[in-house]
Amino acid sequence: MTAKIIDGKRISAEVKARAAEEVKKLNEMGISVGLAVVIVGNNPASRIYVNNKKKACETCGIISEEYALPEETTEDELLELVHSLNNKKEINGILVQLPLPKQIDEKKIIAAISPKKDVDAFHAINVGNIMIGDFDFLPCTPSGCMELIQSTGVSIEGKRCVVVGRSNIVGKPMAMLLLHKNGTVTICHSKTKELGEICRTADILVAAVGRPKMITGDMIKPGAVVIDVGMNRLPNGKLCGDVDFDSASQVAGYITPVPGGVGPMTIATLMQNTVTAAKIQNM
Ligand code: NAP
Ligand code: LUD
Repeated sequence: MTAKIIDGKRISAEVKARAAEEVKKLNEMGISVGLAVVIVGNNPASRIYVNNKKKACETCGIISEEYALPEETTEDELLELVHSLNNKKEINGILVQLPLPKQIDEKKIIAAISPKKDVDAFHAINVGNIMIGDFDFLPCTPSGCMELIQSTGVSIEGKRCVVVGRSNIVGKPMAMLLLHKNGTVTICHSKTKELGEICRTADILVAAVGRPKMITGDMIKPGAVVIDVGMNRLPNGKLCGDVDFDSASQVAGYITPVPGGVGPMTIATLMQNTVTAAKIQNM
C-alpha cells in the first residue's frame, strides 16, 4: 500500500472538540444549544446514524431531543411536528433523517424547515446561498469531505477535481464547494461515458454513488486524493465504500477508509452547524 490513510475519526474528534468549546462559551453567556433529531420508521442504518448524532451532541454539550415516529406517519403529521419545532425556542437545529417513508414527500418536509434551523443546509434558501458563496451553513457531508481534503495539505486551487454522483445532498454541493476553492470540477453520473478515463484525470476524486467498490485502482491517478463517501452494507453485514480500497490504496496518495472516513465528519459538521444556528438565533 502506498496511500496515506486520512483519519476521519481523529479529525472529527478535533472538530467536535472545537464545537464543544463554543458551546461552553455560549452556555456561559446563558445560551443553550439544542438539536431536534427526527427519525421516521425503522430503517436500521438511519437508527445507527441518528444514535451517532445523539452521542456527538452529548460529547459537545448540545441538548438533543429525539422524535421517533412510526413508519405509517402521514405527511401532515410530520409537517405539524416540523412547524412546532420551528417555533420551539430551545431548539436551534432541526434534522429530519432521510430517507423518509414513501407516503411522505421529502421536498415538502425540507421546504417546511425554517432556513435558520436547517442544519443540514437542504432548504432551497440555503442551497441558493451556497451557490452564490454567501452562506451560514454548509451541507454536512460535503463540508466534512472538504475538511478531510484540507487535512492532507494538498491545495485544491487549479487542481482537477472529479465528483462521481450528483445527488442534492452530496454530489452537487460537493462540486460547488470544490469550485469555490478554485478547483476545476467535473461531475459524473449514471449517464457518463468513459467514467474510468475521467476519474484518471482527477487530482482529487470524490465518490458518492452508492455502489460498493465501483471505483477501482485502475481508475485512479497515481498520488491522487481519494474521498469515499459511499456507505454500503454488504450481504455479510460489513460496511463498504464506493471505492475498492485494496486496489485504490496501491495507487492513491491519500485515501479515506470506510468506516472511519467521511461518516464521522458528517456528524462533526452537524455539531458545528448546530452551534452556528444557536449563534444566529441569539445574536
Ligand atoms: P443517490 O442519491 O442515490 O445518488 C447517487 C448518484 O450516483 C446519482 O447521481 C447517480 O447518477 C450516480 N450513479 C449511480 N450509478 C452510477 C454509475 N454506474 N456511474 C456513475 N454514477 C452513478 O446517493 P447519495 O445520497 O448521493 O449517496 C451516495 C452514497 O453515499 C451512498 O452509498 C450513501 O449511503 C452514501 N452517503 C454517505 C454519507 C456519509 O456521511 N458518509 C452521507 C450521504 C450519503 P444519476 O443522477 O444519473 O442517477
Ligand atoms: N439525512 C443524512 N441521511 C443519510 N458512519 C447521514 C451518515 C453517519 N437529513 C439527513 O447522516 O446528514 C444527513 N442528514 N446522512 N449519513 C448518511 C446520510 C441523512 C452516514 C454514516 C454515518 C451519518 C456514520 O456514522 C460511520 C463511519 O463511516 O465510520 C459508520 C456507521 C456504521 O454503520 O457503523
